[in-house]
Amino acid sequence: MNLQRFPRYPLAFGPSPIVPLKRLSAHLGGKVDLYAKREDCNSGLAFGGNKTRMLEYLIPEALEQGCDTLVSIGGIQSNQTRQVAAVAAHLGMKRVLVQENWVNYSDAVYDRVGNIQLSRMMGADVRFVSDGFDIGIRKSWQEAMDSVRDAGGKPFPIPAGCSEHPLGGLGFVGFAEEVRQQEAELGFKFDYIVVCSVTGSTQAGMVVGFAADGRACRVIGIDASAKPEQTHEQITRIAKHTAGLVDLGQDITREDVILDTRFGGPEYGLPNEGTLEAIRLCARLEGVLTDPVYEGESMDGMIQMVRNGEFPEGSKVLYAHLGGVPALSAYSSIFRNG
Ligand code: 5PA
Repeated sequence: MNLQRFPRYPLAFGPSPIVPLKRLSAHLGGKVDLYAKREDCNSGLAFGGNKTRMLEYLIPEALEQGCDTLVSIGGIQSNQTRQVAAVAAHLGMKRVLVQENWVNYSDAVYDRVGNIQLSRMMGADVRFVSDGFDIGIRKSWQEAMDSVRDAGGKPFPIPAGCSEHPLGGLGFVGFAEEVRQQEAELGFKFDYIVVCSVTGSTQAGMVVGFAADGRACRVIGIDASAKPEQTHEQITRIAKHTAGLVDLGQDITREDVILDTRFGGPEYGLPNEGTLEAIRLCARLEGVLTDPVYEGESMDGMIQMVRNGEFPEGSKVLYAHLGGVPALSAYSSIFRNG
């Protein structure tokens, strides 16, 4: 495998820490050891997150092409657009963000607090579009790019979740390499890796990275899109493409992509009771916060799988905490009593 030949612009602190979730593991019976890799605090750029790791591989291309404006897209509480705004500020570039109406939820100040607040504070040109949730390529961000060109700028397009970008899968191939180095230091290997999936590039990169040592099927994606067919197809497509880029030396098939569809309901962005219980349990036992859109759903999936005895006794499970906490204040009414 050859990831090193791709230029990488450092935006994160370095390897993100792996920490044991001791009290949560004990609470769930102590037969499975849970750990978390903390991508949620991987960078000092507006809290970072999984997309910051991906942007490390996209930014060299933007700089090489002489682009002066990063253009990206997501929901109103998109974590990606907040990370793009931070990276652009850090690099002295302009930033245009298309924020769509992805979530059927409104809280008193949903469009003012959390991620969108931070993006505005970082000087992003925030544009609202009424389109609903879709993980594919959107007309609205192409229009945003045209508007940058019309104003004499040079846009660099970063699609939803970085996922349709040809280099979008590389960051999480790097994640797997990093885990292997950390496993060597820890003196053990993880049996399973749990990850939340929506636009797919996070899991796709992991599948490729862990395929290198035969663990592709040990990456358990928890669907949070509530459109799992489309997400499964997209993960597989990105993984196949990424495997070619890094010369993995083996094909990735649909069967290599495990996507558990039990926990993502009722809709993208709307937590169910299990998700809310998992968020509170992890917060109260560990002081580790997760959000109702993404990470609370994968936390719920992992907890329920432990409870159901789906992981063999003695398993070591790595929860990839991908970020998302800045969205919590946009869900203030759900948590008004804790
Ligand atoms: C996101 C994505 P993928 O999109 O790569 O599958 O990652 C899912 C995911 N956890 C998991 C967090 C905290 C995330 O932010 N967020 C998107 C966004 O616009 O923020 C791309 C959807």
